[in-house]
Amino acid sequence: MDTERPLSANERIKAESRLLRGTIAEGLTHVETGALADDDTQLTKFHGFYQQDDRDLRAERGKQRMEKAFSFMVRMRIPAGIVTPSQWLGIEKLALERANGTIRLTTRETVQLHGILKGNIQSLMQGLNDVSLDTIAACGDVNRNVIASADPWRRDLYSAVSSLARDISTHLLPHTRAWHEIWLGEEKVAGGVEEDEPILGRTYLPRKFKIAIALPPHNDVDVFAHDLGFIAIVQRGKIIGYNVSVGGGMGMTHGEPETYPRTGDVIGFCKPRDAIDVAEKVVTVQRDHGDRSNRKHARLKYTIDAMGLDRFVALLSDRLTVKLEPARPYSFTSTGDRLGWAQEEDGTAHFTLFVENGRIRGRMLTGLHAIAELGVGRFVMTANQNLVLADIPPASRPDVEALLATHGLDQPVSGLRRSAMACVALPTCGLALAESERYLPDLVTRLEDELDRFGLREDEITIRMTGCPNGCARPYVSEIGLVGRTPGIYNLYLGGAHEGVRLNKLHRRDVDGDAIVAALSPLFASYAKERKGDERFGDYVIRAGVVHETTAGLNFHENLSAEVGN
Ligand code: SRM
Ligand code: SF4
Repeated sequence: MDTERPLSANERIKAESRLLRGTIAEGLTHVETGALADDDTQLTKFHGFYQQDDRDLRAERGKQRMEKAFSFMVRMRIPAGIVTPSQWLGIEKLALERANGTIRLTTRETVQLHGILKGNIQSLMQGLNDVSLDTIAACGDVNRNVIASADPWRRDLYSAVSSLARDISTHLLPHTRAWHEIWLGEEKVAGGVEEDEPILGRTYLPRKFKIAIALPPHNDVDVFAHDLGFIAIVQRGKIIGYNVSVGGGMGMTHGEPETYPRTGDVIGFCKPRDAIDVAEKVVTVQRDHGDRSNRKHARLKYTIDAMGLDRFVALLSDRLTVKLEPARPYSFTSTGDRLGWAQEEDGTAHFTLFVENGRIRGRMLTGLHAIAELGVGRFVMTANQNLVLADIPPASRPDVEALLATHGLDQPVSGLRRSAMACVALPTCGLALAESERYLPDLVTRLEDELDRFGLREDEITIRMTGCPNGCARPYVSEIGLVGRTPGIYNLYLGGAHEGVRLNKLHRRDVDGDAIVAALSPLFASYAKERKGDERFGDYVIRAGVVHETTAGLNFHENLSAEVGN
């Protein structure tokens, strides 16, 4: 890209890090502080963890001139979100003994543990390794956890997309042994071959990179929100290949229109055997052409918009081993999970458990402990922050049903609540401007009362909240999006597609809970009266002229003043 502009500070940190080692190991020995050195806090992301501080305590500790209440959040790399029951028990043990006693399922099919003190990180990493899990490249300027549609009841297809997720994840992993050396004490091989990063490069990628694999008609992974998406094309019960989508991303900054969410563009089709090559080559184009000066302009979506989609596709084609074919037809129907039981012909069953905002604690934690102790099936994390207890053999289903009932995990929830997602936000997220996970459940309760009045309780309207505009719960592709501005205040977005193929648009700026309910209630009323057939709420608000359709990212902020109510 532009070679005149200085590289961002992170590029220097990466270049000087000796392939991600920095001074992390030394920092762990400094017991006088709960924090790590500033540069190392950038490098730890590549090792899967973030330094944070308890924001509920920040002001008080500041007054008392105490160090912030530092702790760490650890994110695992779990391609396609699949773990065994014994791995689940391992995660739970570490959550209870080394973290804050909760397990947090994320919007990208993995687990985060919060509240880990510096002195506990190493034993936590070793505990994960003991159950064959790791945190390598879960965060940082690399390819992150690769996610795939959580659809275990379409067994062969599911097995194909989840294996592809695992294979891509492995193929794109950093080659450095830094993680193994620092956390597991692996010896450096003296005089061995010099380490290199053949795919990612010695300064890694300009920014984070995300891959999702969808299995239509479900778009539970929100494939168009990711840098790179694969959409499985199924013919006669087999995946014959994948449509490839590029340039999705959600993050933006309030008041900076040059930052925007963008849905991915479908650029062609590849055979299953070529998918890994496509992933590698998209990554290398971004590696070589992404913006390394301005991190706010460094995601693939901006690389593509800066050079134009045609040029991007031409650059990619030059690198591909096999050229892309024209995209094949496909269609999506929803982004949600199918909650409850589903049974295969041979009696094998799957139960999708609703986990409100992905936070597992209390009765849910003990219930899942008891289910994991049965030692059957697999635990599959979904991109909607839910959990599928997959592949339960017929003989074990009554035991699982009994445990779900005993722990109150089989209770029905409204259509709105099961279609709701909130990011973590306060108190752990350092970027949060407002509450999210701790607030959305109450707001949904108020909205449920309104929906009840118009007979819409079972309607699955997607609603997503984030505590800042970074978009961690993908609020810009939901039918109702709420994005934090300042404590108690949100921007309200409307008109995303139920099946996640269209961005929503700003409808009300700076509204509190009362104003959100006041804005939505009349729309629910008119939707109940005027909708045509199965018309979705997100489509209705566009047809009714409440907001205009937004298809691309570049025009996301256009004409806002004309449209936004007071
Ligand atoms: Fe995110 C940063 C949590 C999915 C866009 N995200 C963060 C950090 C690490 C805050 C930070 O940098 O200090 C948050 C940690 C909070 C905490 O206390 O745990 C955080 N993001 C999350 C999770 C846990 C939200 C959740 O409730 O599940 C999700 C973890 C996913 C995972 O397992 O890997 C999570 N983040 C996403 C998504 C959704 C997705 O990828 O499908 C997005 C939007 C898609 C995208 O990347 O464009 C997302 N997170 C961001 C951004 C904005 C990136 C950008 O391009 O502008 C940031 C800030 C940054 O990178 O500078 C961010
Ligand atoms: Fe934090 Fe913002 Fe992401 Fe929410 S959207 S977890 S507040 S960075």
